[in-house]
Amino acid sequence: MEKTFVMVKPDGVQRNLIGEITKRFERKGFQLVGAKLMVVSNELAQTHYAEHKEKVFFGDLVEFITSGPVFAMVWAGENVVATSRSLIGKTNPSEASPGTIRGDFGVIVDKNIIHGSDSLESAEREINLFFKQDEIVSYEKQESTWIY
Ligand code: 3AN
Repeated sequence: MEKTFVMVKPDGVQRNLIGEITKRFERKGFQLVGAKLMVVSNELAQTHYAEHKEKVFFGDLVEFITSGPVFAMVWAGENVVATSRSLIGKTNPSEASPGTIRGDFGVIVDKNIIHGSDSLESAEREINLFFKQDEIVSYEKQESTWIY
């Protein structure tokens, strides 16, 4: 099953958006298979954002992502990488459509609430950066008499 890495950034955690964001992914039909509240170390931030090393905003980006807790998640489902990007919306919240997470809750590009992997390769890389193998679960929906 395809998996992607999604992270509520420090601004999303500060604004109490963890529940709202998780709800949107659940409601869409994806399955949560890993999650943790954590503070990103400087080293992890530099590795995660390595592709932006030469950008003028790199220093600020690392400072921001390490500034407070983030909520890191792994979501599973068909086409979950691309579909998550649609749920999240464009990088700059001022261009993100209403109905997307950044379109509904974001204002400025350097505090855009949420991260989602942009390709299958990034997803695999980022999941392995943030999660150990035994922190990701695999489970089926149970046949039961207690879900109505
Ligand atoms: P996305 O998160 O939509 O994949 P990227 O990978 O281009 O976007 O950018 C990574 C992060 O860098 C963004 N989430 C945003 O927080 C930050 N960022 C991107 N462009 C800018 C910018 N022009 N100024 C400040 N921060 C930026």
